[in-house]
Amino acid sequence: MSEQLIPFTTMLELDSGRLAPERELVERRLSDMRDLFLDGSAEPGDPLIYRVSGIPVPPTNANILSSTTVIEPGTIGREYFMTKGHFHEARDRAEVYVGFAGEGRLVLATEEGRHAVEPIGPGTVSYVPGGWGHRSVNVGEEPLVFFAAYVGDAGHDYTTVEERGFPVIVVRGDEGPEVVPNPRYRP
Ligand code: S6P
Ligand code: ZN
Repeated sequence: MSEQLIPFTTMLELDSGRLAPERELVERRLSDMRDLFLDGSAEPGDPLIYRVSGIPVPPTNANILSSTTVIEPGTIGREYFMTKGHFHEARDRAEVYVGFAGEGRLVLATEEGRHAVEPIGPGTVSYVPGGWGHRSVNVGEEPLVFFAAYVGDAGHDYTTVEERGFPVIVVRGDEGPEVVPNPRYRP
């Protein structure tokens, strides 16, 4: 048997997504993901887009990794602030998303070009099956806060999304968020 862990508890502030204790924090600014937004290079500033607080455990298929993500409200051009998005390196590894605060969309796609868009908000529990790349988008005026739990050896493939994009993007329309085809998607 591999290393035996000791039980532990983390406090999660539902509105802010803050963890106590904070164990592993990653910040993503526009400069970390400029090319993922259609108008990323036209935006002069470098706003904070999102933060991910992880609860690290050994990344094996016997463990469950988990993290809380907080996406700030805002847009780059008409496109809402979003995560980079990824497929799991081990394609069949699944994940569960639990929404806590704010209003968002979970954009999912397969490598064959199918896509789906699910809501994220207080009380949503979304299942991300193996093989579906995923990206979260904040379409509200407040921070979007959600928790994710996934098989420990899933790994993250960001390259496929950087090279091909998702089939759809989420933009601010006259009457609210709109899901539109991604003009840069490469099937
Ligand atoms: C991990 C899970 C989330 C994301 C986080 C940031 O499998 O899906 O914890 O890592 O929401 O998104 P991204 O695309 O930058 O990893
Ligand atoms: Zn994931």
